Amino acid sequence: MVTKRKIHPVIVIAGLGNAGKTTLIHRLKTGEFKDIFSPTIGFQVDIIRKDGNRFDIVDLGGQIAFRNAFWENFVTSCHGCIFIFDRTDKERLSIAKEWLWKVNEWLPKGANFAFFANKSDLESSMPLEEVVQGLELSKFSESPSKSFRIFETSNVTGQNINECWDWITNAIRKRMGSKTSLDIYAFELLDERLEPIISEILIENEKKEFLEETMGAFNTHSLKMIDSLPFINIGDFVVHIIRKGDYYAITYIDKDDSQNLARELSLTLMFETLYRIRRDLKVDKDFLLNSIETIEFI
Ligand SMILES: Nc1nc2c(ncn2[C@@H]2O[C@H](COP(=O)(O)OP(=O)(O)OP(=O)(O)O)[C@@H](O)[C@H]2O)c(=O)[nH]1
Ligand SMILES: [Mg+2]
Repeated sequence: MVTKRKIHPVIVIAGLGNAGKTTLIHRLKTGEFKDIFSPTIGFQVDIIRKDGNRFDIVDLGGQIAFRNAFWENFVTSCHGCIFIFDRTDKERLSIAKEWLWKVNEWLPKGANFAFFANKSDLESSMPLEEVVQGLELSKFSESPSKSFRIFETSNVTGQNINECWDWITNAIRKRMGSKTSLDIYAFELLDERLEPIISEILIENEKKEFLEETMGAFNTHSLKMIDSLPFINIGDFVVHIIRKGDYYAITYIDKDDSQNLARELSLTLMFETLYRIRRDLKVDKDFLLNSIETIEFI
């Protein structure tokens, strides 16, 4: 029996097909290079732990169909993103540029963004200046609020791989505080008519009854206040309401937990749920309730 739902920060790996995304994940996990022969179909989720903290890594398929189908969903709810560019790939420079800037636009405010000029071990690599110019990367220095960094990398030699990983994970941890996971006690997802799509209590103790009474109490009036009120204290809980498009996500967490972390991770949970709903459109709600409890990013 699951009693609480733990969620963790998400790092998304984006980049055109064949750039070296899956190879990077293998290298991060094992410290070794392995030639990968098959493109990623759809996406792949993995877990990488560092200093006792867990990061969920999403390896996005780089082919056009996958870019169109779900890149936006993952990027808009992540905490950090690594965009990998194959620096021998002169031909697709302009396509890479188009998608790099889409990703930048979708990234949540404050998310850390690393750019890999990858395959630096190959002689046919373009000089870095050509990559910077071709992808208009200097625009980032004009908006210093973005947390953006360029790395010249190679999955073969390991050049800058650990440096980048340290940079992005430390930056996320610093932003979120020392604690990077959160226990969710209850979660509701409402549609535009405020009808619950999912309403789920994840604890089994004396507080359950209190939650049952409280949940479902959000009406149009309280939902309209969300822009001015980042969270609401109710009893022993803090309630976060987040609106994205037509949906509202309502999460109940412990009042002692970090509120910044709560907002970021509630958004992740919301997208994760929405993603599953879209994917499993034909599946009934009971299945969804089970899946939200039991599917961990593995
Ligand atoms: N020389 C060199 N080859 C690399 C490097 N990184 C990846 N490769 C090779 O590039 C090819 C594609 O790597 P993948 O990791 O499968 O590429 P991907 O970005 O996951 O591609 P999709 O799954 O199609 O989106 C493989 O043959 C890798 O061995 C690198 O740094 N240097
Ligand atoms: Mg891949």
